[in-house]
Amino acid sequence: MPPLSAALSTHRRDLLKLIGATSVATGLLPALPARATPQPPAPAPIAPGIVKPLPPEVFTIRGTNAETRFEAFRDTGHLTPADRFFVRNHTSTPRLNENDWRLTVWGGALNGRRSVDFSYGQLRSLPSVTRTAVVECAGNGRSFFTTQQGEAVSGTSWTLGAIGAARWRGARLRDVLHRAGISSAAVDVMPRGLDDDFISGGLNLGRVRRPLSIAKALDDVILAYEMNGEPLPYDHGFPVRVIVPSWIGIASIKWLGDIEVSDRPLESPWNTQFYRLFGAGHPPAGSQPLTRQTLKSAFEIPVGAALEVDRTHRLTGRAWSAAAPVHTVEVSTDGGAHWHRAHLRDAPRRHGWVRWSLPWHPRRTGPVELLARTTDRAGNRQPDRTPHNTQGYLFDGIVRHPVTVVAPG
Ligand SMILES: Nc1nc2c(c(=O)[nH]1)N[C@H]1C(S)=C(S)[C@@H](COP(=O)(O)O)O[C@H]1N2
Ligand SMILES: [Mo]
Repeated sequence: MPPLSAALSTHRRDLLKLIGATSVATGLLPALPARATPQPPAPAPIAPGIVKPLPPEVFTIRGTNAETRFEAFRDTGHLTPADRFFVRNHTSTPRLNENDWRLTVWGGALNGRRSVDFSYGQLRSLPSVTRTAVVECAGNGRSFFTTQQGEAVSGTSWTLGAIGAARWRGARLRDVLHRAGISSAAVDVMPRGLDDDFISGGLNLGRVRRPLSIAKALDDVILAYEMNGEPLPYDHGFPVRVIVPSWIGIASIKWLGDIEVSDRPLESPWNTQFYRLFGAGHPPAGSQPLTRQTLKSAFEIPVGAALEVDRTHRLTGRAWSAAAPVHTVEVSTDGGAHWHRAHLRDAPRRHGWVRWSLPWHPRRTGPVELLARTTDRAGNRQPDRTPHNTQGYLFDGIVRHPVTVVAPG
């Protein structure tokens, strides 16, 4: 991780590059024929508050967030490089300094002491674990409630790219809690981020935080300081973030600052008013707070791609399930009448995704909706539609992926 000043000057260099590009284009103007309307260079997309570059061929900007285009995974391996990893920010990325950083563990379920601090160095000197896990937003796929099911939902209109897989290295939350003196009375812990307070509908909801049961906290949660062998990038939680394998993305708090350890159940807006299922068919106060993600599959082909007729195309994509390793992926090129088993290119494992492929030799021109569906080893299979919830969480339905088969050009 570059020191703050270096990062700032990188940012300045990027700005200069933009300015440079503009003046080069301006310099060309006199040479253009008089009739041509000068086209200014397309501005680089900007999501307020995201530090890393967001090239338009990789990301779709959605408010303060950036979704990875699924076709941008095609030439990546099993792991998602940090520069292609989606960003979900409630506010904006803080540029923290690891030397000033402290993790404070506090609350009513610590033996004797009121709070215990860990420096970055102390956290890094604890035994480390490394594990591959996807981080997937609870709202990934949300837009399909509307486009496929005709239902209104609130929240960011993600397609399927609010997910990425990385190799995370860090300390076990369990070890940190034990070192802090957690008592047997603990029932919940609540990690909280150091990013700005989140304002929603004019109300200040405070800093992003969400409780976690003690059972999960002591199981497989890690406090990660590395992503794919490098220090965490600013946008993904530098210097330390929580990684909660198999749970919805909001559990994996970035820019971790403190953890409350409580002998009573904890609440925050992120487990009461958000991240429950609301609406018809759900209790008035919503379902239980969401924990585990669902299962999905996706094509690594641009939506609306033109594929030549009478040629063999290699359809590729990815599939994943939070409940169990992927068992099968099936693809239909005729609207669901026939399904073909795709070849799995990775050994299916929990918390990861698998790359899959299937050859396809279309013999007729025209529009086609490709379908993919996955089944996991626990027997879960993607349904034709997902029961509605007003905030559009946990979409798991089969997604129709339109392409066009065209005559040879
Ligand atoms: N402090 C903090 N942590 C956070 C968030 C946030 O806005 N602030 N967003 C959460 C949500 S909703 C998701 S889906 C994941 C996204 O992680 P990423 O941006 O590294 O992809 O981070 C989670 N952790
Ligand atoms: Mo999320």
